[in-house]
Amino acid sequence: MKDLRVKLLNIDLMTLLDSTKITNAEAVVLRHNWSLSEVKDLLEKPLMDLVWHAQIVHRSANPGYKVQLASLLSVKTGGCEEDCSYCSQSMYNGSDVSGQPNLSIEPVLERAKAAKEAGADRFCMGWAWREIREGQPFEAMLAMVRGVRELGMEACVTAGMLTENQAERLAEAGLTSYNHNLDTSPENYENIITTRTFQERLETLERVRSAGITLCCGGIIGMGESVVDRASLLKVLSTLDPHPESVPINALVAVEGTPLEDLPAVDPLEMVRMVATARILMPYSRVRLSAGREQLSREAQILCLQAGADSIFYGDSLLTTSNPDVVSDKELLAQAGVQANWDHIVDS
Ligand code: SAM
Ligand code: DTB
Ligand code: SF4
Repeated sequence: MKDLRVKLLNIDLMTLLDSTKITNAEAVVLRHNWSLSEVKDLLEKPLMDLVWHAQIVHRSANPGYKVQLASLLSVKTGGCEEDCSYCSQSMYNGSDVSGQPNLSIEPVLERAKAAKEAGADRFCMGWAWREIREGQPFEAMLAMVRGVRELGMEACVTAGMLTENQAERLAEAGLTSYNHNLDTSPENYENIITTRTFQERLETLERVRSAGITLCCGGIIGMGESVVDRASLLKVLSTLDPHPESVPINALVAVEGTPLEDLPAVDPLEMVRMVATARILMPYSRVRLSAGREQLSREAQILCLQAGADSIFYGDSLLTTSNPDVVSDKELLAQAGVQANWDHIVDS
């Protein structure tokens, strides 16, 4: 079905493509066997050619230029047993994330409702856990998932590792998507996190997939990695079969108290390159322009939308750090001439 759609769309694009260096065959290709050098070559293409290539893919695979608005809420904040060096919530780091109690079902669903009324159609809930805890906290998570789905929104959870049985119960509760990022390349992984392995991340993703839940899986740039690391991360993501339905591209938010607190802000054009390359590699995935938008100018964000980002986190805060406010995001989308993905909203 998708292959047929690709063919038809490419026929529509023939005339356009004739006037570029990009051939029809190169435009929208659904592959799971990208090599490291192919991915690196894409990342390092002249920017104009890269964005043009990504645009062709984006406009043909995801017509309409709709941008999904996803709101985030931290349900359980801080005290996490993992040592992720970027994260304010790790117990190994000295960031101050105190003062946020664990949230119960009702306030979470109130926040989801408010997010829907503000225009979001996906609600993502986070637990700062190494792995999902059984008992009351998990029962509450299931109730939150059911409640978000009853609002007619997509529900996403990020809560660390999980068992097969937990994945199945989340699927039964109606969970749309589970977020579990690879964060960085396999080669750079130990420089960023030592309390779990890259392989464990992949195994969790496999359990989520087997339960029939879609995957939200991406990474972070700006943590001192090389361009080869970025290519290697994207290669692993794009060789997952099927591709993750959602691919968040985060720029490091250098939080005080973390080992990465002094790292300089990432060059915005590097975000454009990551987004564009992710779009080309994973034509049908939602590529999310995620953390770090406060460090990006309006123009840089619009360039990211042009390069194929079709989702943003929407709402004044991410998990523990701030995000552009709703009014400025509405203006941004209007100025870019793109529409929020209102169609996904189903009245309950
Ligand atoms: N415990 C969950 C897990 O293991 O996946 C964690 C949720 S975590 C906070 C979700 C993702 O947010 C991380 O995997 C990372 O990619 C991203 N993230 C966390 N802190 C960040 C920061 N300071 N800057 C950019 N991205 C960050
Ligand atoms: C993702 O890749 N980024 C979001 C979401 N998935 C869960 C989280 C970003 C967190 C940024 C730092 C913070 O607010 O603590
Ligand atoms: Fe824990 Fe997730 Fe933060 Fe790592 S990213 S310290 S696993 S909350």
